[in-house]
Amino acid sequence: MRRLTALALLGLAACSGPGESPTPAATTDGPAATSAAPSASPTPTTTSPAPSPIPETHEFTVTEHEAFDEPWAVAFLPGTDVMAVTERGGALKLRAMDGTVTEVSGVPDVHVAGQGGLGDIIPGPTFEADGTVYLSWVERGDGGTGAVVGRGRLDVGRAELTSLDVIWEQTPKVSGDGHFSHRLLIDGEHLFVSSGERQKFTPAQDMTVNLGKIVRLTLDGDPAPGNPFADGGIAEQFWSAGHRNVLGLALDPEGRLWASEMGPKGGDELNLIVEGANYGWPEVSNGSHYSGEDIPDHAPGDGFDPPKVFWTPSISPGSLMIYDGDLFPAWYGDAFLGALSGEALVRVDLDGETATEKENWPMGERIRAVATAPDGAIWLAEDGDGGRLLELRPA
Ligand SMILES: [Ca+2]
Repeated sequence: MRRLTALALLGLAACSGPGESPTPAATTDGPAATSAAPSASPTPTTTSPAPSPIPETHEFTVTEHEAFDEPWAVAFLPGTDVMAVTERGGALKLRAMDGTVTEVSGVPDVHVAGQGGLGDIIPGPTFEADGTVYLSWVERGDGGTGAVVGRGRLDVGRAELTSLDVIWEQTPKVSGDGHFSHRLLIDGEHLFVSSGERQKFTPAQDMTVNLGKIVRLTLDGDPAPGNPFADGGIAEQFWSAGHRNVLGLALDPEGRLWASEMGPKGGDELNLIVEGANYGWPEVSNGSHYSGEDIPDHAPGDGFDPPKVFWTPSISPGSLMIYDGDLFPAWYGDAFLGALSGEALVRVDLDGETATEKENWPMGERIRAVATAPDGAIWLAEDGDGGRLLELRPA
């Protein structure tokens, strides 16, 4: 494999002062991003006093690794030197740090069409002891298609998935092959699942269906006790409502839940997810319909939680990671979004409940997945056929 010193990326990172987006074409016009941004500071000269031990940002190199067929999710598996990679077409692969790639047997049949197929994979809290993993994928059934979540056991040495049980499903199944979302995250004893509105708009505000929601489940897939909409119906699953297509879920170091959401034409969002909140889709959006018809923007007092950062025009965030590694200390606790149509990696500074877009590195390819390796390197997966793994390390 080639080692690529990305001069263009280094140049962008180096000339980008704090708070200054290096790429005018990818502007952030969220109020937090523009009003709170300090002015760019000049590059320190040799006569300056010693720099602070933590820089404003980092330069990095990009190493290109193996290519996959439409990679969707990457997950480092604790206690191993292996990362799991899902491919939308239905394959689950294990990639060892020496570059060896092995396909896993025992993966379920998945419905592959449009945005649907095999989705996310995450290790369970007991992975090191018993191999428990959670997977999401799309199946066909009565009424159409829908995402499901399964729990099984992954034997890394044998590259085998066993004891797989479906523990949650989108209800109802509907026509079409878009906006499944089906991103997974575990926080302690809770499993969060993003459930897209299936391009049907109104389910996001319908409390009788679990489409257009973020749900909070037990690790067995049942509604978690204490959920905010607990009323005996399916709403017992819901943690938040009014979502369109949430393809990124991540926890910050203080335990807050953040989500990246694909907007319509414009209006992509980074949201702080609060128990019981409604994020407004399709009643409000800082974007508009593809037809050009406007949707009312988020506004104070409308009853909906506005995004902390939004993007118009769209960058199409396909993933969200919050950095907790050691290699890039200036980025600790910051959010990283992989942009599909934006073909970029985007860094958003998180400070408590405040979020400010800081950097947008053009990658020249649609970026599907973002993950932190155990050693603190940042790994990306490009989208599409031949999508490569990319490894970012300090220059
Ligand atoms: Ca609007």
